Amino acid sequence: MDNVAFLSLGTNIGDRLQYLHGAVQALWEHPNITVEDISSIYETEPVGYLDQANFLNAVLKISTSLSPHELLDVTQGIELQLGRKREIKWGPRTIDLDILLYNDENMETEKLIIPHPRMYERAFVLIPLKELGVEVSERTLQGGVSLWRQKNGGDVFGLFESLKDTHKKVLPEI
Ligand code: X6L
Ligand code: MG
Ligand code: MG
Repeated sequence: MDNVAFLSLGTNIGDRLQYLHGAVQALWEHPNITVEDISSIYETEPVGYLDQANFLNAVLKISTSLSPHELLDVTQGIELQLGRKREIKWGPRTIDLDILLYNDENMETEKLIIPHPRMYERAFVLIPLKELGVEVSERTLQGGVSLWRQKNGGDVFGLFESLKDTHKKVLPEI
């Protein structure tokens, strides 16, 4: 697991926490991926296409023996498995998994650009990325992002496990 990558997660349909949980769990269970850290979960106003529900966004740090393109195959597989449909451009989605950074590599192919294009303008990516210790410029940060569930300690699953019994009751209907 020699390579370090940062992935962003975004969801704004249905049981958003469950989709985040499903994505983290699928990555966790992959033999060639170790989930190293997860940011807090942020509730964020939609960007790009405005007429849709607020998102939950978070960022993961992983280590992996997969190449960037192999990792992309995995993230796209997880999106499909969690019911991602591509209908409206920039529109609502059950789960979006983007590769933000892969080591300190710069690459551009037909399928994949790393670092993720325009990630440096998106507060919903930059704030959780900064929480995981990645240095980012704050010049361009805009509003619309509020802490939704604070990370509670070092455990990757702390965000989810601590509310296994209760989250169905406390989660708002979307
Ligand atoms: C002008 C033109 C200004 C386009 C911004 C920004 C388009 C971001 C797409 C843009 C523009 C995106 C999420 C989201 C999307 C998300 C929140 C995108 C792709 N994904 N809003 N909008 N969270 N809050 O994960 O990032 S669509
Ligand atoms: Mg995205
Ligand atoms: Mg995407």
